[in-house]
Amino acid sequence: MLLLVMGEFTSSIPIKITIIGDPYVGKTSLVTKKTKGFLPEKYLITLGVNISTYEISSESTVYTLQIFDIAGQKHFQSFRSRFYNGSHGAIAVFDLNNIKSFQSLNEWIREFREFCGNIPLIILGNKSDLSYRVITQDHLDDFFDKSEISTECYLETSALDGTNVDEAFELITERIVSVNKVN
Ligand SMILES: Nc1nc2c(ncn2[C@@H]2O[C@H](COP(=O)(O)OP(=O)(O)OP(=O)(O)O)[C@@H](O)[C@H]2O)c(=O)[nH]1
Ligand SMILES: [Mg+2]
Repeated sequence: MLLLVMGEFTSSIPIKITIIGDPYVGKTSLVTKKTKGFLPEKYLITLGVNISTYEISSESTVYTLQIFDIAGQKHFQSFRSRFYNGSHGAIAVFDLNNIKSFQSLNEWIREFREFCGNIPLIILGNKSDLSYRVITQDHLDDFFDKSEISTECYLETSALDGTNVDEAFELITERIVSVNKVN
């Protein structure tokens, strides 16, 4: 179990997490909900990248999560790759109510893996609070049957009501820590 701590430690291990996915799926909202506890009042397109940090502790070790929230717009593609560099893991987000954002997942994962290789990656189906969901269990079964990513690396989240937001950041951190055995 990982706990958020408020600056009582003097040294920590940096972990870089990159968030990818189509525009408007809620990448910035998930990070803002996690780091500030609320949702931005209105949609503000991310230009390039937003970088946030917060500390998380696992047993006696403190990690500083550096979250690189990448712009989803296609025309930012040319310079996105430079932000991938040095990532320890990634969060790929789609909108459960938007089929196109789900269909884009493989392309996002391919692009990310091209620069960062086979490092930990989790998938979030966001906006679970909305009632007009279009991604069914069949879509998910089909995706994970064909993917190298395990269903244990999938969560459904809502940046609006906070469902699974803490769990998502804990999951990717635990995966990164266990792969790197940094503690
Ligand atoms: N209902 C609902 N709305 C959400 C949720 N997450 C984000 N939104 C809304 O979706 C819109 C887009 O959210 P952003 O977080 O800015 O999306 P983004 O993925 O960062 O978009 P880009 O920066 O353009 O790549 C905003 O109007 C948010 O308020 C959610 O879980 N539920
Ligand atoms: Mg954004």
